[in-house]
Amino acid sequence: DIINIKKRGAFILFEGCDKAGKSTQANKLFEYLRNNGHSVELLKFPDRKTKIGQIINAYLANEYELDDKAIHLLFSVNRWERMKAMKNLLLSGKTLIVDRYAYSGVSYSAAKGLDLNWCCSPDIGLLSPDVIFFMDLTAEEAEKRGGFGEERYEKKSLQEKVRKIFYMLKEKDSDKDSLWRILNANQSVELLHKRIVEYSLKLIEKCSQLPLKEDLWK
Ligand code: FDM
Ligand code: MG
Repeated sequence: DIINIKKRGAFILFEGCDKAGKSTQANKLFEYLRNNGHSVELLKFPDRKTKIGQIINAYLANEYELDDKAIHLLFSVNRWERMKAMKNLLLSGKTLIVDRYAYSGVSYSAAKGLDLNWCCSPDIGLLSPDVIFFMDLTAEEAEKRGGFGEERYEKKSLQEKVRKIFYMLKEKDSDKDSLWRILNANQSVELLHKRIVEYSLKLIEKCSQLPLKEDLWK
């Protein structure tokens, strides 16, 4: 008899500071996988299209003020409101490429001075990524890339703190073998893309056999 075991998709996450090239690499990986017969979808957080996402967008555009803790929780809600759909997509065999997630959520809020553990708590139990491609760039290098934009948080002093907290979150995951892949973002787009593709293809194969984990920071 043929036993039909459905293969799940992989949850591939891109994280990093502003200007590091996350969106560029996420898009390129998406195109590559789609053009090579993979079932794949591209997602981005914050998802500015939902009702909560619209509030987040107004906050980031400096059109709307919110308490630091309140906006932190809204970023988390903006992930929770997508969880069921993401879970179903992964279980149906779709690989998800995600541009920012809870690691950005904690890093930016803690960089403003909020307690790190408090920041982690609303995201506990989210789907866990299978890999985190951390696009690493110093704030100096980021600034050379045409400078930061107009949005809230796009300032060198804050970005330096954000980067440090990303590394603290990596420490928290030190028991999780090869979850974090630190990539020097100061390399050619094509070279980075090649590395990311190679790793992702192996990962997609490996993950298809493993159960989905809803255990972020548990
Ligand atoms: N950001 C992003 C947060 O502060 N918390 C979060 O949970 C997420 C997902 O929002 F400055 C910040 C990071 C960045 C801003 O992100 C918008 P994009 O990737 O530049 O759209
Ligand atoms: Mg930005």
